[in-house]
Amino acid sequence: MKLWHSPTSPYVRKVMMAAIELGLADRIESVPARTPESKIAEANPLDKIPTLETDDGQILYDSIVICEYLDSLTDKASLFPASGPKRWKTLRMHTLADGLIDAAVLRVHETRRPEEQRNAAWDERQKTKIVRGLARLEEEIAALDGPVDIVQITTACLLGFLDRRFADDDWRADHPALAEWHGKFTTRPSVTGTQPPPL
Ligand SMILES: N[C@@H](CCC(=O)N[C@@H](CS)C(=O)NCC(=O)O)C(=O)O
Repeated sequence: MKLWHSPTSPYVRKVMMAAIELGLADRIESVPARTPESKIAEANPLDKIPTLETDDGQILYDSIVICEYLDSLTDKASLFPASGPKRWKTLRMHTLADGLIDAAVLRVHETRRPEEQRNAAWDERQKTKIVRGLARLEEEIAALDGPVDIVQITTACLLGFLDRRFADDDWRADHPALAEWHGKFTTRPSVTGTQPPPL
């Protein structure tokens, strides 16, 4: 399988963490997405990473679809409950953690604009989502217990991204349960093996 990637994308990290947890990492060839010869936009009109080309030539995106696909390839314990209320809770919490990554990425993009083009109200809106969302993850911390699943992987990607880009906001201060969970989860090889390069 071929994965268009960048080592700094939290969504690519989610896919690679899932691949490691599922024992599939050595079946994935990572190719840089942002080179003239990458042809990612021909494969995925959205021109976004992660994009996966499967061994039988299918193109898959986005990260959640790729993770479900990888999950379908192994007999290992699934990252996605198959059915019932647990499945819907897992997918909803995945979307929460993933949406918080979206908000954090939008905030990073805002900082890249020239000062006079930045929109403080828009940035505040994203920041408020992160504040509300982290509070919800703290409330629902019990959902992060148990065998590794897509919610735990995505939450670890989110918190790693906040540490990398917004360390001064110190999310740990108001979220002790989340901080404790993260401290334990980050010892996993899927986390240590997917650290982005230093800024
Ligand atoms: N919902 C998508 C988000 C992917 C995404 O936004 N990737 C960013 C990199 S971190 C990207 O490729 N952005 C390029 C663009 O938006 O044109 C996923 O989960 O895969």
